[in-house]
Amino acid sequence: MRDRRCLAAFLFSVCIALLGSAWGEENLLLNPGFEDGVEPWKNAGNAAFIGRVTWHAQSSDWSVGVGNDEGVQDAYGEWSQVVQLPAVISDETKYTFTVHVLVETSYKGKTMMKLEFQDRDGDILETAERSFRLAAGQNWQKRRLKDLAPAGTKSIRVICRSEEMQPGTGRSVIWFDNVSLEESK
Ligand SMILES: [Ca+2]
Repeated sequence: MRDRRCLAAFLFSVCIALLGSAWGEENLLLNPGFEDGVEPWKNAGNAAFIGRVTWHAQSSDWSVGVGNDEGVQDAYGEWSQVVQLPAVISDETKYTFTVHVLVETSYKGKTMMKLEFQDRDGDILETAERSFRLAAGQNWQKRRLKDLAPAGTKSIRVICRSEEMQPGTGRSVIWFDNVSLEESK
């Protein structure tokens, strides 16, 4: 019976994967769950901790985080990745940016999702952003940002960022895992 249930669950997940690819909802990010090192992600910031660890992960073993125990006031940290599109966009196109976050109990900061739409020279045409004041919790939370890339876009930078971070008292990290950027149909 248990085997049958496992098989049914497996077939269901295969169907979902096939349906997803049939609809063209393909994740354009590489290494979206941080399992293969940090490349091609880049990080930046002055927060006390910006790193990749196995302490917490939504999927598999790894996630990345930004924390500020014993850090400065109003610190920030971010993880970002640039996606090169196959060609310059001729009409504005909708994209969906999704990130999963886990917030520790003494995290104090503003969480931001940001998209930068860049032309073929890497100059920013437009940006889109959403910010959140997230409550700490035991569970991963999913957040989304949808926006239109303007005509002329050749690359998109996705940014998972924490800012206005105050020093923490031992559990100040916000963790990011399973990030995606998909063209919306
Ligand atoms: Ca992961």
